[in-house]
Amino acid sequence: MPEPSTIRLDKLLDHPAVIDAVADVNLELKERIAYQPPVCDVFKSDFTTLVTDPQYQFEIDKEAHRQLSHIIANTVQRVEGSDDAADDVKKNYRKARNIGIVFSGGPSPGGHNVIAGLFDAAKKINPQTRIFGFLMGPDGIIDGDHMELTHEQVDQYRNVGGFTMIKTGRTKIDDRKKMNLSRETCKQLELDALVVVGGDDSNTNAAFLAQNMFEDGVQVIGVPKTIDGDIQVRDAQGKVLCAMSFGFHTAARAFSQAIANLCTDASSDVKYWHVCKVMGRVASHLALEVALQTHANITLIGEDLADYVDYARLENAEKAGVVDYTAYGMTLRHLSRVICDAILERSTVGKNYGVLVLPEGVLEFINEIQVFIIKLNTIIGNYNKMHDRDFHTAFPTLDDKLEYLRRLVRGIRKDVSYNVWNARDDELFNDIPEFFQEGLLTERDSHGNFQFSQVKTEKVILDLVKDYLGILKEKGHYKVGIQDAQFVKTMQKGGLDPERYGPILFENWKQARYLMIKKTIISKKTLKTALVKSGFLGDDEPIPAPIDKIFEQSVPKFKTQTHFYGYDGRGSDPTRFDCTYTYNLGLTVFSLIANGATGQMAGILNLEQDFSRWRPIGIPIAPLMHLEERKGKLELVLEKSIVDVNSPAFRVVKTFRDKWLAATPEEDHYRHPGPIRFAGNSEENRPITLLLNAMERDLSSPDEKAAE
Ligand code: FBP
Repeated sequence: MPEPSTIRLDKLLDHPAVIDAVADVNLELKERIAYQPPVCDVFKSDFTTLVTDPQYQFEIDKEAHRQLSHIIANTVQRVEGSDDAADDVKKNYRKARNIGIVFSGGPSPGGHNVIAGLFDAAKKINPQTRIFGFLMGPDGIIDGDHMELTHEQVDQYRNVGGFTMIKTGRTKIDDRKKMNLSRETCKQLELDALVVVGGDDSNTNAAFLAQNMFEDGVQVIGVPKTIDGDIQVRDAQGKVLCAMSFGFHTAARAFSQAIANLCTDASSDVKYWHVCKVMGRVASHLALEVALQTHANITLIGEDLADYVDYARLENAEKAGVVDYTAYGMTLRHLSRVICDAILERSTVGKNYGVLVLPEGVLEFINEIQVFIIKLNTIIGNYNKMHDRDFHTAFPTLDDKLEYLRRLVRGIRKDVSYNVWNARDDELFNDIPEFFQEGLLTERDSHGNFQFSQVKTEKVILDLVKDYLGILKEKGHYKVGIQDAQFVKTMQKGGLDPERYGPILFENWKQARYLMIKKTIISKKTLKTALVKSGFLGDDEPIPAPIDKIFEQSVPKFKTQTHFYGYDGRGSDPTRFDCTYTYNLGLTVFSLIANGATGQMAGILNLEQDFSRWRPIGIPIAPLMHLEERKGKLELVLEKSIVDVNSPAFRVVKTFRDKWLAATPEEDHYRHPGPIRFAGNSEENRPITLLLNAMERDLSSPDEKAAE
């Protein structure tokens, strides 16, 4: 027994080393807080002005014209530095303002720096300017919950992740009452401007706030936030205005570090397939970036699956003189087969392990699931519109919900959705596992979005994969390849001649480095039959130990570990890229406000280039809006950007797919991006997808450009 410690607890706790060790603020945090991101050249001038850039044009939706009349004529504005302006301009620029800021939607690393940039710019021009943070997201505006931000508070959160300072929320200001309450709050605080830091839906909200508060004289400015990377804005000719929302780089790097570590583990103990679901909603941008960062063995890209055409099926149909429409797009079953094929390929060369990356929204691109998602969105939306209670309160359990769907099939006419759900839908829906039914019926968020993060996508896919691998195993197709040298060694050690047994056991004896046990040998029984039939074993003799050992090694055990990367990466401290990007977005926001803009989103051009070439701009939100189905009806929203399968980033990943699957005897090609590093010079300075996609502009030849 060790002697009990004689150190007095109070002495221990008072010791400076202990105080330092248990302090909330560590060296890393101190370094982060002290870091001053560089600022774009234009912000080094005393003033900034906004200059319309006529090269950017938009095709404007009629409905956007109608609903957003005050801001629909907005143009793309370049922020330019100016040291001497007319006196009245200076006076207006310098006037004391009240500015409110709100975070809306999921946290995204860098948000605090948007506040810091805005705060620094505003206070530098006029220390009397007051910045108010609305608490808990848009609810803070509606309820008037706010706090005035001080230097001390802002300093505490510089370059730090999360939205901790003022929190966030997902409420949508989507009815007259909420809009009026919001206007009231802005009036009471005498706000000159309101800044909405959010994703596509929140910037949609920002446009409507700008429209509604136009006559109150409250300017509204949006900031493109979301780890999903699905706010990518181009004009009608495809010219990039916002290449990437902030937070994407950090989340992708955080996921990639963790997944690269799994690659190391998988290739060390060689017994698991790690299945990693990564956030991103419908869009697979994060999964694509993770593929580039880690070279994981298989990365599914939802947008690519939607594009799938089964040519063999088409050919068969053509021979039969019919058109097979099911050959377009992918079914769940087909997807599981694609994954199984890849698993089999690796297993052939002895690699019964690997890393599979799935975007959380992959199911949206699977034919039959997409239909369910759309139909159920409509049914839930219709119900909420028609009744006093919301769908999930009215039907709390899965059984209640299923019963409601059954009633729709029976055609209860008074229910507006009776024609949305038919007997075939019901039959197919009842065929899927309960946990997945529950997932598909899960509550939609306030914007009517399906909540992919709540569905166990990986389980749905893995269950199918496991089933199919079982079938392939029974048919003798799924086996682990045995290295020829290892076979020879094991046999010789056990006193058996490999040359005699090789042709009996393997279908590719002497033809490959990895030997495959014959398809007909799928059990000890069939192994014994093969040995007896070839005259190497008597009926009553046991299978020789070396052969038994080799057979055991050839039998695959498909063991998996599942992981979800989302909330962890979202809460990461920002990369230096995101720190700089967001700080400059904050400065841009102030320039837009000080120059009288409203209904604009802050943006920075040339993010893929050296910092010296970054150019702050204002992007008009209203011209970007289009009609989309939400909660069962058409609504004006900002379009989400999904992965373009013709983009350079996707084409690079597609080209390297086979290499990264590494179904060869050689080592895997895993890449280790390492942790997000704030200090030192080795941190990669921007997302790889951003770099690759920008090459489109640089590399397409003048001829190709002309052809476009
Ligand atoms: P935003 O679209 O608000 O930026 O949120 C992104 C996200 O992190 C998605 O990737 C994810 O599906 C979702 O939020 C999770 O939502 P919640 O935080 O409500 O669980």
